[in-house]
Amino acid sequence: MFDYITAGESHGPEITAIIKDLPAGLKINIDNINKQLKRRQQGHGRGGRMDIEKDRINITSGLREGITLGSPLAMNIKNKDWANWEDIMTVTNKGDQNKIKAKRVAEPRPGHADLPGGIKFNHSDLRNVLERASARETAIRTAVGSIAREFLANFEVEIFSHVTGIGTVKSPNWLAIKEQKNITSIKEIREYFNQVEQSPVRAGSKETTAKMIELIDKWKEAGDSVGGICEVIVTGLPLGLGSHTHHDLKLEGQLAAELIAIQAIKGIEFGGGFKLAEKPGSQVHDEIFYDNDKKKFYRKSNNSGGLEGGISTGEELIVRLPMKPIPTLSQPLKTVNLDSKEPAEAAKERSDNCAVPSASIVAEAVTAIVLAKSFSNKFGGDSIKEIKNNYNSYLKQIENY
Ligand code: EPS
Repeated sequence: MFDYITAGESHGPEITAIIKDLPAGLKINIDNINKQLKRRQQGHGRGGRMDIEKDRINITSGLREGITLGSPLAMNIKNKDWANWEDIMTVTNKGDQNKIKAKRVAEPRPGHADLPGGIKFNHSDLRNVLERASARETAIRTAVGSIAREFLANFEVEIFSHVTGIGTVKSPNWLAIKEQKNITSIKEIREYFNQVEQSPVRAGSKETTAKMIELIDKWKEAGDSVGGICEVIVTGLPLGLGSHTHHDLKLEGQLAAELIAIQAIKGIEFGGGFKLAEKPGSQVHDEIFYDNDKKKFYRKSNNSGGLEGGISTGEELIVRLPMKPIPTLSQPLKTVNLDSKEPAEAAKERSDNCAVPSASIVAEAVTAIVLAKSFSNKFGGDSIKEIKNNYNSYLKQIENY
């Protein structure tokens, strides 16, 4: 369930996805998908491309009157920039050779897929690599994630994100914010993240927002790019997604594999993160308590980030991701020309100088996909009704544990 594939080049006609095996009877609100696409396009530090594109989803199969049929769901986003690239990126052999030559990329950018991709696939024009490696592809992954979110909403699972670092400007992570602000209810969580939505860098406070913007602008002026850290928080997950029984069923591993596969993401932390490696076990592991009234096990801390032994604990899922700076620099780094093998300056393409706020939206989407997949594997069924029945019966079963 929720297996999908994407296709499309950054300056091709469209980017496409097909989702296999969606349950039937799932209501899809197209406005919600477009809302997510819009969120991904925003953020301080984005380049000129975002002024051209107005990403809108176009669903072509698998849906009837807004409800899934259980058949493959195909969808696409048209690239508005295609109008400027038709002669260069055409799928026919009728391209404009002069324009194609002018846009040929022969000076690989350090840090991009250009050189390894070019050598591996035997391309003499590195555009054949960068067009697909481009983070433009994350637009359609965000759309797939929106469908996963619609599915998860049936089970009251909510996904949030914020940015906790841009370059050297850091702000507290979710565990610290919760403690500082004494956030306990879902209402307070939503309030905090509503505030994040107002920040052009998706930061939690006005002061941090101002400092982050200043840093992005400073590096932009210097022709440079800057990375950062984003954090995804999921509420409402049941205990029991994933499994300790096999390496490939562990939810940590599934999340890590998919989240690191987002362009420019170079690591992952859960809950207390890498800092936990500095502390003794007694300060790390989340002690277990039992609420007699609610007949429920609970924790007072969440250093595990909602995962133990590859299984969701029922606490909030907390994932943190570092994003490296984008490799396209207007003050280019040293490289080598593919033809002459002489030193050269790396290719300059129009680009963003910071895309961390956008990456946090993509990370929400990818988290939603992994969780929807895990959910439907555990509570599986051909229709949303069947999955709900299975889910409710499981909740009853664990209530009586
Ligand atoms: C992106 C579209 C791209 C880039 C960016 C993400 O458009 P263009 O290449 O036309 O500027 O802005 O991609 C990269 C940073 C990259 O290295 O490829 C988007 O839609 O998010």
